[in-house]
Amino acid sequence: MTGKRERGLHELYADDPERADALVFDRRADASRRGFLRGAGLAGMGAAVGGTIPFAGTMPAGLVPAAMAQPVQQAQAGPPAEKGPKILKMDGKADLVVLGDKPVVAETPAHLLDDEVTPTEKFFVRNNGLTPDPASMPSDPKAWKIKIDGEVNTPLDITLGDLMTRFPQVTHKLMLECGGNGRSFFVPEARGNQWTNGGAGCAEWTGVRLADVLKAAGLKSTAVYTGHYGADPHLSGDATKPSISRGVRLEKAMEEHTIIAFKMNGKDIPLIHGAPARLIVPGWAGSTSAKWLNRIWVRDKEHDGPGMGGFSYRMSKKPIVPGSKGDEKDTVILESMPVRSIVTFPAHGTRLAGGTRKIDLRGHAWAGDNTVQSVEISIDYGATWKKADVKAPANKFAWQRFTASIDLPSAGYYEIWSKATDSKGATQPFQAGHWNPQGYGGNPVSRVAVLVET
Ligand SMILES: Nc1nc2c(c(=O)[nH]1)N[C@H]1C(S)=C(S)[C@@H](COP(=O)(O)O)O[C@H]1N2
Ligand SMILES: [Mo]
Repeated sequence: MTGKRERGLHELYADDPERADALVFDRRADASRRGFLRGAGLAGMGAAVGGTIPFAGTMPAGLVPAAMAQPVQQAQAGPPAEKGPKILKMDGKADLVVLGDKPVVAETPAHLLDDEVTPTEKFFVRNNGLTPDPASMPSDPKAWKIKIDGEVNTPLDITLGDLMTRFPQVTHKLMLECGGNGRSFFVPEARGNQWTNGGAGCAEWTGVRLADVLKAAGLKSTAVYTGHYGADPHLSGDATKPSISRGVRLEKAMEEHTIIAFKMNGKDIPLIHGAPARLIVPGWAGSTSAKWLNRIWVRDKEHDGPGMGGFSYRMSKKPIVPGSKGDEKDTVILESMPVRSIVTFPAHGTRLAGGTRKIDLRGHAWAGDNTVQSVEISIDYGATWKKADVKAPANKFAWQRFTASIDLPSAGYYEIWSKATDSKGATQPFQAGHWNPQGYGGNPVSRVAVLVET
């Protein structure tokens, strides 16, 4: 032994998971990496996670326990020695976890996504540029103007007031999810904001159907795509540059749940979420749901605004070597978001009173354009699964509630894993697959660590 103190397992897992793993698991037993937890390793890992591990026998080698791999996203919780996440300080917003300051990006911890309809204060925030200065906006929101031009017979330059009276209003619970949600699960790390599962929410939105507005403008036969513009200034302050401008195939624009919204949860949309009007393109990458909407340019080809090129919002068509550069030519635009489930109760990092032998858990699951067919829960690292009860969505493009009652055999450290399968049969993988440079489509089974005290 040298004089150097062996670092704690916790730290070691953060810095050097390979080595930590070698200490914990016996690799000699099986060269294919499926080692078994060995006595000393088991004790070490138990100490690091805070208790014995009842299902250690089925814990796969190489698995970094969720207690170490995933930050506890509670403002006041977690071991005191650990530094907590950075919490958003913004009027009208709950304790969201800050992923970036400029532009402001903040995600909702899974346990704050427990409401059936996500309250506005708990809704995640994703800016690409600056929030527009309220002084630059009309004092009467009804005077806000939206232009519809491009491949239409009659370009419109319509005020929000006219939009509200001219077209029927609809209200739906709609999923909005950042295209990069789940990015933090990629190994090696992919470029961009390191979302866990909290770049998503299901609020109730009121607005008019984009289809009705496009029909009123009269689509030309050449119309195939939309290009969306908002009033938010580019980070550089250059007024000629949009911060982002994405679009969708005409088919999605004409879908009856794609709306120009002006109310969020029954109230005027707050500034940070795109006041006074924004698009909601439910189930597709959130970047298509332009905030502070002031123009829709109907295109005769795929839109080419900022955010439509390079590797932005693109998945790779062919497998690429994780961590490599990839080739833009082998990518396709990310449209519908993949199937995902989150456990919203109990919270990750919860300590349960000694004697607890049962948990009635809850969560939400969703699947882009598809519905969720089933959700399964495992507390033994995927060795066995139990079907959760899954409710139908409140309407198309709303998330779905699942509940399950699970029995715990004894005190100790548990991980609750949830895995959803969509109506097309696609399921959440164990590890984020289809690695791509900007990390889209990361939807591995979700994991929540709990500790039952002795
Ligand atoms: N004008 C404008 N619209 C925008 C953005 C933006 O930066 N500017 N961000 C997009 C992205 S990437 C996402 S995920 C959603 C986030 O919406 P929210 O901040 O209301 O949660 O808005 C989208 N609409
Ligand atoms: Mo996003």
